[in-house]
Amino acid sequence: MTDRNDFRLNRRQLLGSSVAVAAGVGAVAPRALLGAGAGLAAGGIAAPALAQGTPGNQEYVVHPGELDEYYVLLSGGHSGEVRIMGLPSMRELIRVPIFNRESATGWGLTNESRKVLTEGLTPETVEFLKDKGGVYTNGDAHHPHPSFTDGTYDGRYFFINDKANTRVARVRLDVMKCDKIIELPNQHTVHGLRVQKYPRTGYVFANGEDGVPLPNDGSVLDDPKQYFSIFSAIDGDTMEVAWQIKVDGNLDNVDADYQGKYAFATCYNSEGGVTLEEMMEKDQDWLAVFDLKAIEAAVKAGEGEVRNGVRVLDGTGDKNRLVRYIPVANGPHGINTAPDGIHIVANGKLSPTVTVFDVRKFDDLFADKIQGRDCVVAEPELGLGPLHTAYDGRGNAYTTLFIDSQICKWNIEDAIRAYKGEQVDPIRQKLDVHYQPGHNHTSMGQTKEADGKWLISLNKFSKDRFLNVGPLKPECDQLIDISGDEMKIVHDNPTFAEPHDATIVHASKINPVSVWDRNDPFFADAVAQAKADNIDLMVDSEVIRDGNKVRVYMTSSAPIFGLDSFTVKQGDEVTVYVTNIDDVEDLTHGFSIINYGINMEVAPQATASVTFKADRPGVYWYYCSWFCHAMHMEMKGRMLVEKA
Ligand code: CUK
Ligand code: CUA
Repeated sequence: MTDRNDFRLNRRQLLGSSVAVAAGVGAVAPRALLGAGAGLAAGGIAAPALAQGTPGNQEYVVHPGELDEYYVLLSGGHSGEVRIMGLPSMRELIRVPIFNRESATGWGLTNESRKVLTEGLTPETVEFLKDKGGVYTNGDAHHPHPSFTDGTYDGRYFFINDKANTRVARVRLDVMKCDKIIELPNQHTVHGLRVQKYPRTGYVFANGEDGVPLPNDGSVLDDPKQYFSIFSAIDGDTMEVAWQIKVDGNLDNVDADYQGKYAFATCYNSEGGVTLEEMMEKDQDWLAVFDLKAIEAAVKAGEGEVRNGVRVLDGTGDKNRLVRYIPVANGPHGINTAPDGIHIVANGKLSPTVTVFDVRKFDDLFADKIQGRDCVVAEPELGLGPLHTAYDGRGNAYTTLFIDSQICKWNIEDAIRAYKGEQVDPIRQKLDVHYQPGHNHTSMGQTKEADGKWLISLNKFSKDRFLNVGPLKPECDQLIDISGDEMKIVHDNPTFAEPHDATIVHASKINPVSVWDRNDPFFADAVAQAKADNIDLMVDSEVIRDGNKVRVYMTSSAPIFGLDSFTVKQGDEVTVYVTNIDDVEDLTHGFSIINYGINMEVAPQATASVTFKADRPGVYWYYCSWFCHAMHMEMKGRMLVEKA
């Protein structure tokens, strides 16, 4: 048996118990176990009702007019957006449309947003979307992770994946707008996403989850040997794919170390199966460890092949120089690096255990001085359905137990001692949450500056926690005070589909602006076009005809548009450029044309533009849609479309 296939190599009763459970799972129970979760969820469990607002150790009420201490970047799942919340108040501050279309801001409609949504698509997708409006209108946003410098957030960007359409987006934290989206070629879905923490981001790591035949041209269905999952590293500065690597199994979640040497991903379906039965055959899967320096050297040496413009390396097989596969129990899910910079935790999901690795041992693993399981330093049994782990910076870990509907607080050092055979229980507390938690997050807990004050549990089900709103219920985020010895739930918060993941960032790390810079690249195309038309966007309001293309430039300043009317001909391709010349904080205008399906936001000092075919003749009022002035209702004008 090769190293990566021998799960029982070195030790021990703890391991034994996880194997037993995992094996049980393999024999009959994956459906039963998963079914149990679903059953609980569907049937409704009689969990003890916790009083809302149980007093914690710290003040969590943010009084009117007071500001929160943290930002929460909260993914929106299959709504495709990100919500920015304040913590501890859990107030939603703003929404950042990314993979979705959004009515208020015109995301997906304006030329500026359509550029972001289209310029990074592969030629095949551009062709596919040609008759479908040119942009995807859905996305599944899972993992929002901010850029790092030296192990903590640097306030430049956050990155997020689209599981539905295999994309990765970058959002600027200065203006809270998405400025780049790329589609990953050769890959089929991107699930796990995290970024390089040291020396800086650097790489954005994106896990290909499902394998597909390479090339995926419709000639292969049932030959698993031709299926590959791909691990991608994107250059976060250029938003180009730096390299890809073919792996064995399906990649789930990913994280990186604090040394800048390794990334690692949980990996299920080590069987390489394409049906549930095939995927559940074995009682073990892997943690896949990527040696970044070795990969960079291989890229430099021109190894592998170039596919669709990206160098693709081969990371499959035993004793691969670039990727090592360490056995863990079947179906691991989350992978989380501790703020101590040493320990990483793979969460068992189908096994009641989590597996703790010491990253310092990976050098010896790649040098073949030790075997994969020698990197394991603890494997505590926590409860049913461990999915994700967060940290408080005081040596404790907090693991969500999906099936048990609990957060398990445990101590890393005690877990290591127990693994060595000492009689010590690493579990400190189990707290009921409501219900079925996925991710959880601690304040600054994914950085070296974990401060151990707050934990949020992102629960997949709310059931009875809120007023009934019909068959579709909100989810439930719970705020938990972890500053004392005991975890205490202090607040429940409903959320709409489907926050997976979040990052809690201290407010001092993010410094958004209040007005746009006129030189901002976000609307540079509009500025360039105006320049070519001899228009000063801050002053001129004018109509330029260019064959059957018409460019309408207008300023907006509360409460008037620069043009109270303009005329085009039926059939013209019209582009309207609106520039907000108000240099005033919080003075956003909007531009909506009635019965033309058009609305967009124009924030202070921004230019926004929209292009449409003027195919309906008549008079159409346009109006300002963002309340800006006592005479906001009067901020309007008419477009005449002359009958052809
Ligand atoms: S995944 Cu959803 S609960 Cu996409 Cu991070 Cu674990
Ligand atoms: Cu301008 Cu309302």
